[in-house]
Amino acid sequence: MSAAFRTGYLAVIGRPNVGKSTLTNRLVGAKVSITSKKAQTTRHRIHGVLTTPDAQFIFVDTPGFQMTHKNALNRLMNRSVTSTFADVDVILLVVEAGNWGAGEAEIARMLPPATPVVLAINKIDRLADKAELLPFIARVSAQHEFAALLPISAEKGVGTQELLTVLAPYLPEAPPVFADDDITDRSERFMAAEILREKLFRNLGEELPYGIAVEIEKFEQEGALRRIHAAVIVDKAGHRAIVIGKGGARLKRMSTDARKEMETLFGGKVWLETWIKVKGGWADDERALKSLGYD
Ligand SMILES: Nc1nc2c(ncn2[C@@H]2O[C@H](COP(=O)(O)OP(=O)(O)OP(=O)(O)O)[C@@H](O)[C@H]2O)c(=O)[nH]1
Ligand SMILES: [Mg+2]
Repeated sequence: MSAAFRTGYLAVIGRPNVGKSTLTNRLVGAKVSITSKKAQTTRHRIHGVLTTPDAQFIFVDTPGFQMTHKNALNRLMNRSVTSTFADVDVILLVVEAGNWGAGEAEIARMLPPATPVVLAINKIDRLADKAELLPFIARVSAQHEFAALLPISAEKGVGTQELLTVLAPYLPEAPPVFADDDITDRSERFMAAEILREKLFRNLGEELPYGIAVEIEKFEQEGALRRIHAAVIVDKAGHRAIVIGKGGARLKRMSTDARKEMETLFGGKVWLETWIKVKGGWADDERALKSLGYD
């Protein structure tokens, strides 16, 4: 290994739904963080690791910064964003092209003065006219002293290699923290819960109850087979029927999708059993949040 190997932490921050997790996955080159059209998909800080011959990038994907509903879950999620600032070498602020609003302004006010901030202007594939980018770049440049601004499309992989090139010099010279084939700091048990939660977020559409979570009650490995018991937590008894669907069809479909994705990620067969558990008010109960793994 050359003496100039770089290793550093990069926080990926921004409003809900701007594409932080899609970008983290794209930069890592593997799916380490779940994504959906719904705001507030990410609830935990997740490390996604990319190791190249010259550097190790440790991306810290964070929950979208939440301005409105201030329940205990949101407070915890916001705290997990701001507490990340102290531990990173560079901040990657993600915004949507053409969209710098009150949320972005509030985030900009909280940015630590001593940490370099790179602005990723995402979803440029959605712009009808690329000429709209220039005035937007001019406008956002005035909002903070960004180290760099880069238009990208996380979904299409446009500008993301350039982004790595821009970010690399901000990593300090240091040996790697993770093995070079590690992609995340999270356990298979955690990933299993997240994969099932993603299927819930993606399949329940407008009916998605905000107070939904997944708890892995049992995770056992027998040779190459993993036996997983997962509880879907809802905070109202009435939500049980929404999740199960007619004749159980919906829960079955979501479980099958989740099982297949787990099998791909873990590289072995998965036996997945899911059931619904009603736990009233968990999203506003600090103790219940702890038992669900919120940090
Ligand atoms: N068109 C387009 N859509 C994108 C792009 N990047 C992300 N998306 C979509 O935006 C939605 C939100 O993406 P996520 O990656 O889950 O966003 P997030 O910022 O992590 O969201 P939270 O975790 O809820 O804060 C998903 O439907 C993505 O497919 C992009 O470059 N172009
Ligand atoms: Mg996310």
